[in-house]
Amino acid sequence: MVTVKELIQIESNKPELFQCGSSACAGCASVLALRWALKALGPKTVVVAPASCANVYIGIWPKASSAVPYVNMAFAAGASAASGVVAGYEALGKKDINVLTWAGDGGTVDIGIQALSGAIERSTNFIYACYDNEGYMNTGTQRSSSTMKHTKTTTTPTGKGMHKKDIAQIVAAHDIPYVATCVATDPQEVYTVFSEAKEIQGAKFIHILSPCAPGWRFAASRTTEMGDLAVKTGIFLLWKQVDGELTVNKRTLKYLDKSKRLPVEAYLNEQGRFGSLRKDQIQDLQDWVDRRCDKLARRV
Ligand SMILES: Cc1ncc(C[n+]2csc(CCOP(=O)(O)OP(=O)(O)O)c2C)c(N)n1
Ligand code: SF4
Repeated sequence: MVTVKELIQIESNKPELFQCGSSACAGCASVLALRWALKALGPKTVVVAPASCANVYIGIWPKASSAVPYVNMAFAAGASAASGVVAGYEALGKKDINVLTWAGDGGTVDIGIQALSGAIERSTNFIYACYDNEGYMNTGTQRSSSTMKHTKTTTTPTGKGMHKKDIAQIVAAHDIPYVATCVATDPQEVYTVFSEAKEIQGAKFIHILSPCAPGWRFAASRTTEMGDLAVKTGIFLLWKQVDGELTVNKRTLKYLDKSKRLPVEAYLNEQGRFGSLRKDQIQDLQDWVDRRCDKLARRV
């Protein structure tokens, strides 16, 4: 893991590839993560962004925030378009270009999952990053299959009825060389996982929990706190699988012990999307977290 001291040096020494002027909402964690991902990957990077907030917050040429080529793509085609970019560079004999798909959870876990599964099965040499804000935020907060159970969205006004898909485990089951999870609000983790992925040949997948102030309904100044609480409650688990070997991040390892982790209310009570939950619904989410933590604990 890159240290805070190193991160401060990287901040000033490495080129700024996500520049000011972005049209993201205040407190957007997704742009924070993209900025650090690009710091790690460097200028020889091409980004493919399927329909999402990422098409909007990048801005409009010639004033767009990205200092690297950035392809806005159809919703379902984040991974297939990246496959084409990779094949194009391979045909040209260019081996030092990083191809990054930067997709929301809707573009990954719902409509993009077929293209993703196909691209990683073909061992496409690219990084697929899913910034997971747990909903279709660009179009006004509709539920996705990555939305947590009991969340209120515009399409689930009384709360979603089922748990979120575990996309990182679904991808890990494809047995690709690198799968990692991180929270967008932690630059140390984001920078570290993208730096690691960059060095690996083949398909890499990074699942990034990305707090979204308007969609989750918390004050924009509290974005980092939300990412932190997701880890401390065990709602989001940090781990990586490199060449089939599972490692759990030190922070998550601590919170796999139930006596150390915070109850889910510490996270739920801070967000309007979980407003007016009944006791049994909170217990349902606590049971879900406990089950997932126990399962991970058994594997390590
Ligand atoms: C086939 C298709 N259906 C619907 C849309 C409209 N659309 C654009 S972005 C979007 C939501 C994307 O959600 P997600 O991938 O989670 O990214 P986020 O907006 O949260 O960043 C939708 C439904 C579209 N562009 N194409
Ligand atoms: S809606 Fe959410 S993810 Fe989209 S730009 Fe705003 S804060 Fe970021």
